[in-house]
Amino acid sequence: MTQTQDNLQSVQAATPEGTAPVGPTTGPLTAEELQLSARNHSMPLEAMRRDVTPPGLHYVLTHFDIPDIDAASWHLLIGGAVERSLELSMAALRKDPAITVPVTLECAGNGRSLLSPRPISQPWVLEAVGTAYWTGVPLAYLLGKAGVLPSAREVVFTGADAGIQGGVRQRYARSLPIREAMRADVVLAYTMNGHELPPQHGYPLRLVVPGWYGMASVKWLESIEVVTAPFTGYQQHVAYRYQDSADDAGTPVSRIRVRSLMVPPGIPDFLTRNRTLAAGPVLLQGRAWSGGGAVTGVDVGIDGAWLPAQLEKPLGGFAWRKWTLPWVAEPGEHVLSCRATDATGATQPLEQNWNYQGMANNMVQQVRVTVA
Ligand SMILES: Nc1nc2c(c(=O)[nH]1)N[C@H]1C(S)=C(S)[C@@H](COP(=O)(O)O)O[C@H]1N2
Ligand SMILES: [Mo]
Repeated sequence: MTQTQDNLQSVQAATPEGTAPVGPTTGPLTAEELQLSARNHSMPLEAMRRDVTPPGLHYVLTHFDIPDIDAASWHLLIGGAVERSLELSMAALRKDPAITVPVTLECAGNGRSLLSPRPISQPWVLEAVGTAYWTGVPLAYLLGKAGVLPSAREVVFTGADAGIQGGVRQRYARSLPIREAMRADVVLAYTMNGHELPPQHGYPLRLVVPGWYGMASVKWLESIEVVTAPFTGYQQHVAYRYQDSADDAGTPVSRIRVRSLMVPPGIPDFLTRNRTLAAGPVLLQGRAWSGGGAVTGVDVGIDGAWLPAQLEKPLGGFAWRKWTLPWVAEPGEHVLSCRATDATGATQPLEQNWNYQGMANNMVQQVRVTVA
C-alpha cells in the first residue's frame, strides 16, 4: 500500500461519517488533498510576466461541481428587502450599463500547504492568484433599480452549484455588508478578458468583489437577496474565518492581505523545481497586490539583504503592480525573496501566521537558485 492510501485510511478513521472536519496535520499529503488539487489548479508563476492572466492560466477554485448552465433559459433573481423584485435574463443584463474592472483575485487559502501543522483542504502552495478584466453590470446599479429598503444589512449571493461540506448540504452562498455591495466597482460579470466567461469561472454570470479574497466572488450566480439580519450560511459562518482552534468562533475573512510573488528566474528541474541560473545580470520581476490599500513598496531579499524594487503603475485600484530589480548573479547557492508593503503600512510577515483553517498565509516567498 502506498503512503497516500495509508493516509487516506487514517483520514477516514478520524471521520467515521465522512463529514466531520479533519484537523490540521504534519503528515504527508492525503489522497483527498491530491484529489482537490487536481481539480483546482493554480497559476504558474511565470504567468506573472503578463499584466493580464489568460483564463487557462488563472487559478480555479470550485468547492463542488461546475454547473452546466443554459444561458438562454437562465435568470437572475433579485429580491428580499427591496421595493420591487427583479427577474433578469442574460439578454436583459447585457442591455444594462456595463463597466470593466481589472481585478487580482486570490484564494483565501493560498499558502495553506506551507503551514505547519497543515489544515486539510485545498493544499495551495503560493500561486492561487490571477488578474483579469471583468466586464458586466455594476451591482449597485441593479440594487438601485430594485430599491434597497432602509432595513437592509447584507446582500446574499447564491450560486447554482450544490454540495455537502462539513456535513452540511448547501448551495454555495456568501454575503456582503450592504456598504460593500453598494461600491461602484463591484460587478456582475459576464465576460473575462473580453470573452464570455469560461464554465469554470462562473458562466454565464458571476459576482466579482475587488479587494476581497476570492470566496466573496460567487460564480454561477442565480440569486441576490437583500437581508435584514447577518447571513449565517456555511461559507459565511463556518468556513472562511480566522480561528485559533476548532472551538473558536473566529472572525470573518474579507480583504486580501498584502502579498508579492516573484517569477522564479532561470530554469527549473522537472521534479524538484529547483532553479538553475547562468551567472551575470538578470532582471528579477514579479507582482504585488493588496486588498487593504495601494501597494507602496516591494523589497527584494537576496541572501537576506533587502533592496527596494522598482514599481510600475498598477493596472487598477485592486489589481497587481509589476516590480523589477536588476541583480548580478554570482556563482553559488542563493535564496531570493520579495516583501510588499501597502498604504495602510501592512507588510508581509517573515514567519507564518498560523490559523486553524489556513487562511491568508501571506508569508514571504523564498526562491532557491543555483547560479552556475
Ligand atoms: N458558486 C461558487 N462560487 C465560488 C466558489 C464556489 O465554489 N462556488 N468558490 C469561491 C472561491 S473559494 C474562490 S477563491 C473563487 C475562485 O474564482 P475562480 O475559480 O474564478 O478563480 O470563486 C469563489 N466563488
Ligand atoms: Mo478560495
